[in-house]
Amino acid sequence: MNAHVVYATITGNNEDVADVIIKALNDAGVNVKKTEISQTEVDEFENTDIAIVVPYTYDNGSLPDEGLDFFEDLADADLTNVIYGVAGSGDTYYMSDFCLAVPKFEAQFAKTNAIKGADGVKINLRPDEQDTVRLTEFVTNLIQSAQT
Ligand code: FMN
Repeated sequence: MNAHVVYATITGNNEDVADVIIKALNDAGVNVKKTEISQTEVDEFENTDIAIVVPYTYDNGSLPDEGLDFFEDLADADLTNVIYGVAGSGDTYYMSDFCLAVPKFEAQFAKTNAIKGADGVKINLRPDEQDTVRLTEFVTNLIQSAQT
């Protein structure tokens, strides 16, 4: 089984989230490709079993600037038979805008024929031990969905 984890980060928190996810995938025997969002073409997702996006959220719930092309292209992709999941770090200080990039990416994936394999995960700043547990469960659900 293969997975592709695409992350966006400014200060490193979302790369940390991506790395927790990648460790859980590797521990389960999944081969993982990790790329930064501005260096990634959406059609790379067509060759994977599990597609994961890990975006940060900025100004008033905005998507990462450097990921806007990727976000727009995602809506036009045909990801039939691909399982997807989105997890991201934001800051609860921003209250109603907390981690809004997560549901935004989920809505974009929903246009691609891909199948949602796990509920989105929202993380406050750097992932702590509890977040690692939640992210490991996220990965378990994605793998189970990919096996059925
Ligand atoms: N987090 C949110 O959840 N929602 C926001 O609207 C939001 N706006 C931000 C605006 C600014 C100017 C800054 C500096 C941070 C904002 N954040 C917001 C917090 C970041 O998303 C959070 O620090 C995140 O962990 C950064 O991820 P990174 O370390 O991967 O860059």
